[in-house]
Amino acid sequence: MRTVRMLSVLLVLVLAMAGCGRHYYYYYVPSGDDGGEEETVEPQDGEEEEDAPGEETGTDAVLPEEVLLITGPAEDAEFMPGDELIVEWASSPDVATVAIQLMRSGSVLLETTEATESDGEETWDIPADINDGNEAYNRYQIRMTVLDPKGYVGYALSEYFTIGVAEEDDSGLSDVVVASTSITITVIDSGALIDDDTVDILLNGEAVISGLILVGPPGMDIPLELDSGDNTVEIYAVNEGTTPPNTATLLISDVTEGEAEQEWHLSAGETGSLVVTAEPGS
Ligand SMILES: [Ca+2]
Repeated sequence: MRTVRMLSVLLVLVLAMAGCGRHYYYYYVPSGDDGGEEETVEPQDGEEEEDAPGEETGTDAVLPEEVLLITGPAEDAEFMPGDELIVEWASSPDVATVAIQLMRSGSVLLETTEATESDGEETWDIPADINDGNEAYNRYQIRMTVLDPKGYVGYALSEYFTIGVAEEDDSGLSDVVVASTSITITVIDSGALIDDDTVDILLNGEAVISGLILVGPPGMDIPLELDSGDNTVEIYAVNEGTTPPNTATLLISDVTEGEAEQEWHLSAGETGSLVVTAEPGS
């Protein structure tokens, strides 16, 4: 019996030791995984992955910030089609000439046709139709490539920024530039059918005239005192008269750019708008 008991004790000890061993073993498994994570912090892998989606121009290395750094547009800056886009950068004196591209989703949308001297700033007008069929994706980047490298070959990318989607204005109204801050607009109901179309006219969000029943030629003159720079003129259609839609001719004085004679077509409850930019002395 004693032998059997001793064997039992021995067996328990062996099992316990095996258990300890197994526990020890499992403890080291996560330790081994930690070692595997080193892969994700290898800097060279990360850089190569950033290069891959870029446009192939033959200069496929990301330049260090001290060589070329795009400082504008700022991260998450918001633009609209037609806005000015100011590209700003800082570069090493050895970087004389760069090419600039506007990128969306890895594709080039706009680029400088000539090399740009490295003066640190370039202004672009964002085309009105930039979103053409791609409204869903509005994250953009500027990419600059060193063209005449003196020891540096590569490119830099800006932070991401957005270009929003312009609301479609099919009112018939369009933006103008005028040479004075004191202008006159004239509204004239269609000579063929004067049917009591009624509108409110607003300047920079404030009513200039409300419930105006449009009259036939020569129409009604409305003086407007503009701010210097951009002003928004809105026409709100109160009704459509007896014959849809609400339509009339708009004459604008002192126009230097754009259409001095326009015609709007609005449904009842709809607002048409135009930007009137006052540039006195222009
Ligand atoms: Ca009408």
